[in-house]
Amino acid sequence: MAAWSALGIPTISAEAAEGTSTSATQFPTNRPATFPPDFLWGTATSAYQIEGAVNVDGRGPSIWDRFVHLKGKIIDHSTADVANDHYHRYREDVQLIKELGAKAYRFSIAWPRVFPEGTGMPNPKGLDFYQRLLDELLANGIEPFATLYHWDLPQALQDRYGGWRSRDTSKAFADYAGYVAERISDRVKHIFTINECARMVQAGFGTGIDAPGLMLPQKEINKVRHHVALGHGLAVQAIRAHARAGTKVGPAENIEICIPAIETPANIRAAEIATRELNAGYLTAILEGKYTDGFLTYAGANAPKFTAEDLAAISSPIDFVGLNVYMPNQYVVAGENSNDFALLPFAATYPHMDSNWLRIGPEAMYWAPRHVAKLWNVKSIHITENGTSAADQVSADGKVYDVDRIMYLRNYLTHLHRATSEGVPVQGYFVWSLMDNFEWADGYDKRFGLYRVDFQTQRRTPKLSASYYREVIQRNAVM
Ligand code: PNW
Repeated sequence: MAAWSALGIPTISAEAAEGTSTSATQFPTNRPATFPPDFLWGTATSAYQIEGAVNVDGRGPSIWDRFVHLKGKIIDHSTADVANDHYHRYREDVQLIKELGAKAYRFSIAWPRVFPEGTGMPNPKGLDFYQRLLDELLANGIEPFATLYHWDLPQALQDRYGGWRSRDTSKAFADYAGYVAERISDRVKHIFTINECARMVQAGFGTGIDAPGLMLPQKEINKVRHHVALGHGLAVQAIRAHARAGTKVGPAENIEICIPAIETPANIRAAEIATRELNAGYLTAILEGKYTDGFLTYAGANAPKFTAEDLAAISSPIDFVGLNVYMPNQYVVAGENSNDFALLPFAATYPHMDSNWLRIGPEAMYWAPRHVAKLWNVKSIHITENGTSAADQVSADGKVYDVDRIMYLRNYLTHLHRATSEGVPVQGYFVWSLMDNFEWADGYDKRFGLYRVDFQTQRRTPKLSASYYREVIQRNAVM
C-alpha cells in the first residue's frame, strides 16, 4: 500500500516497492558524470540585489536607488533599500554558502560605497565592508571572486556626465577599479570588470526597463556600448597596474548564444560565425581588438566613433572569460555561402521558465563556452551565472520542493559536463543565485535563489535545489 503524507507527497512502502523489480535486466550506467578534479563550484549574488543598507556608512546613491523610487518602474512597487539586509547579515549568508559545500563565491562591490561621488574622495567605510566579507569567506574556506560593476553606477556620475554616455565614466571606472584592486588583491585572485554589458546597455539605454531608464536612438546606444567596452579595457589596465602580480581579470558577459539548430558541421560553423558577429560590439572587440566588418557595415552611420587607442585599450589581454548562461539566444543554420548564417524564429510555444524571457535550452551551456574557446582560443572560462526563477511554493511542512529549478539545473549541468568532458576549458560554475533577492524591474516577484528568503522576517531556508546542488558539489558530478 502506498502511504500518502499530509503534504501530498507520495511515499511508497517497502512491500509496494518490492514487487517492482521482477526481471534481471540491468542497465549499465554512465553515471556519475564527473567533472575535472579541481572544478570550482560556486554561487553568485550582486551588491545592489542583496545588500540593502543604502544609506549606511557613507554610501552614496546609485542610479538604481534613484530608479526604484520612480513611479511604475518596479513591477511590485518594491525597492532594494533593505533587500536581503546582507550588509548586516553577511556572516549568516557566508554560512549558507558553506552549507552547500561551495568552494567559491562571486559577489559584487558597490562602487557608490567606495566612491560615494563616483570619483574623488574614497569612503574608507565602504571598502571596509568588503574587507570584512573577504575575511569571513576566507575563514570559511570559500574563494572570493569579485565583480567590480554590477549595474549600480554612482548617481553622481549620471548627473555629472550622463553616466556611460560619456567616456569620462569609462575613466572613472578604471580609477575605481585600480583603487579597489590594490586593496583586495592580497585575498582576491579573480576580478571581473563589468557584469553583462549587453543587458545593461540594452535595458538601461534602449528599452529603458533598467536604470537609468533611457530610451536612446541606436547611434547613442552604440556609443554607450563603446564606452562600456572602453571602461572594461581601461579597468583591466588599472587592475594590472595596481593589483598584486598574478591577479586574474576578465569580463562576465551574457553573450548572444548561437546554437546550431541541427548539429551538422556546416551549422556548427554557422553558429560560430553568428556568435562572433552578434557579439561584435563587446566580447569580439575585447578578444580581437577590432570591430568586425559585419558590425561596422550593419551599424553604418550609427557606428560608434573610436580611435585605434580605444581599441587597443578595449583589447587589453584578459586572463579568462566569464559567461552568464541562461538560455539560447538564437538557433542557427548555415546560409547559402560558407560565411552566411540564418537566425531562426522562436515559436510562441517555445518553453520558458517563470521569467518569460528565460527560455529553456540546456544546450546553451555546451555551446556558449565551446564557441568562445574555439573562436578566440580562450584557455580559461568560468560560468559566472546560471540558474532560474521559479514560482516557489512553501509546502505544508514549510519546505520548498522546487523540482522545476532542479530540472533546469540538472539539464544545464549535463551539457556543461559534455563541454568539460570534450576538453572545453571551463574551470568554474556559479549558480545564480545563492538566495532569492531583488530581481531588478521584477522586484521580489521572481525568485532565483537556492535558499528561500522571507523578506518580512529575513529568514533564509534551503530549497530542495540547495540539497541538489550540495549533492552535485559533493560528488563533483551531474546528479
Ligand atoms: C542577469 N535576459 O540578468 C543578471 O546578471 C542578474 O543580476 C540577474 O538577477 C539574473 O541574470 C537573473 O535575471 C539577466 O533577458 C537579465 O536575457 C535578463 C537577461 C539575461 C540576464
